[in-house]
Amino acid sequence: MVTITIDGNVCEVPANMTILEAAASVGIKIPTLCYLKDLNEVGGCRVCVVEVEGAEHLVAACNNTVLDGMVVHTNTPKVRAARMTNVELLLSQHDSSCTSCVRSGNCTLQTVANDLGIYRLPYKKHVEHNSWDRTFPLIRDNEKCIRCLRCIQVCEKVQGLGVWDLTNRASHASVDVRGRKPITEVDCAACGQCITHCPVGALRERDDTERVFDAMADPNKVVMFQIAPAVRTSWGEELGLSREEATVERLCSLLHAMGASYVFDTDFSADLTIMEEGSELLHRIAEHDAGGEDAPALPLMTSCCPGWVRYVKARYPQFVPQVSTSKSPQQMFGAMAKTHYADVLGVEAKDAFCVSVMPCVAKKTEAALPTMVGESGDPDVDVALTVREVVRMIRASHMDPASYEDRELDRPLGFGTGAGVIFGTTGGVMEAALRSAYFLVVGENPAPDAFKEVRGCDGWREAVFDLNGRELRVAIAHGLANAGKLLDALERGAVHYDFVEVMACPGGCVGGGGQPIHDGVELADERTAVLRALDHDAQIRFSHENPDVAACYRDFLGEPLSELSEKLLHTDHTA
Ligand code: HC1
Ligand code: SF4
Repeated sequence: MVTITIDGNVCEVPANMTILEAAASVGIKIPTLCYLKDLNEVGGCRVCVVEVEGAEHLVAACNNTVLDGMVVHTNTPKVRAARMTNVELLLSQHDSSCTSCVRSGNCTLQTVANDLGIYRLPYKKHVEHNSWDRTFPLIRDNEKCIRCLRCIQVCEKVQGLGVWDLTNRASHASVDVRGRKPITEVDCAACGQCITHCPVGALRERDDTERVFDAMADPNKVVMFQIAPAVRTSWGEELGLSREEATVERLCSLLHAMGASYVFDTDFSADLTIMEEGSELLHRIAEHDAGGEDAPALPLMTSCCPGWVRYVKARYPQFVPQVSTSKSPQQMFGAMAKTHYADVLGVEAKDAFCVSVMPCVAKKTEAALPTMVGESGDPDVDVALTVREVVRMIRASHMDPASYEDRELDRPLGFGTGAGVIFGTTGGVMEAALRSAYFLVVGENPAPDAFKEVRGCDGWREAVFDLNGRELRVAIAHGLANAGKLLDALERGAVHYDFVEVMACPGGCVGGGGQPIHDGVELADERTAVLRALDHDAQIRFSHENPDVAACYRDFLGEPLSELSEKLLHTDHTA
């Protein structure tokens, strides 16, 4: 411990603390802009500068540690003047058209500038523009970029991708795709983590909201929404709703009022995914264990995260044959909605317009895959929206969410089990699959929490279970850098698994790149707790007990991995 004085407060703090953390520990807020704990502590923006007695210059609080006897002043005229100048210089290279910016009201630059009292811009403006393929689901507007480097860091350190790089020098320095290539020519997973870690409006998703408004206004369209598991944890965050108020049923009510014909639940098709993927796993294990020349390799790897699927296809193509052929719940929903359920609901498939509400940017790429189409060639999912886009649609519709009552989701694609709901958090797909695989092998249900060892937040974790005398080795990874380490270890033969779950985003979809943004605050754990509680309290906690899924097999598909199931619910990742 060391003793320091901050703004006259004498305090004892751990010797390895930064000045920023030490100040926060005694309730003194130092403004920051480029800083992100553990990810970006470079002191680049100089907004967090403070005066340290005896030091020649102002020092950045975010990356300088405290020393015994240090005397710090966080709010002197010299400090304020320096912060203002630094922000004014940033604004001289920033397109400050806040009124038409997607991050207006949720922008750290806007807040910092306003808090500092910057009401005029003394420096001449020079704003750099970039060219961009605006059909890609992730958009970069360099006139908004403040070169904080956060996107570079999260992409490199958390996702192990390195899509972004600093280009040019001095006042022309900017961030661009590495090697200045088009974004479509690098291995961008489209996970959207750079968006949720951007403090300003330089990165965002392609906005598809108008397409959905248009479909809802078209009398010939039957607009069917599906709501992803992790959306129910987060959609109310930017709308001032408490977690208790922001139920999936209230979102259902809002979407109906907005013009949806039906509002269904991706949890239903998550249960369907478990039936297919669980059966695929057991088949694969049986064939593998039987041996022989054509015996398939293990582990089987999950396929529901399109960020992960893009990653493995681009970086580790040798493992693609081990990725489950089961489509993701989003895509299974679309395929079923436009076939069997269109019939059940009396809707012509060509009139059905499927919209998914996802915590994800990569789902836009998945929905647009040429393999994810019906017999007519129409996409199974017409539009995949992020949570942020849906929030914008609610605001654009001038709705007050607090004044809407809960409304049950529509049937028959509107009911999911506790197993379906935990898909939205890391380890959830694995746990749901193990619950049903156990039933399929043993003939009776395990305790619902029998596989809770797979829960947790370690980036790469493993567990071993006994499945009727056969040892089942499983692993879970989240964050693509962790996935890369796992695949490297598999490649070296250092580890051996039967089943692997990978989600691209840290925490799984609860930490998805399409979730609401709270700059510098990670809410994945809090959102996971919501999903865990929903599972814990669910009347049915096994995918194989979902009555609507059972009816779907009885009335239409036959059984998991039937010819029809293979045709509609599986895909070829090598295509
Ligand atoms: Fe996900 Fe999934 S859990 S991938 O994170 O398997 O997006 O929530 O919808 O498809 O169910 C996302 C979430 C989501 C799919 C499911
Ligand atoms: Fe999308 Fe979820 Fe995968 Fe992130 S973890 S890319 S939110 S599917």
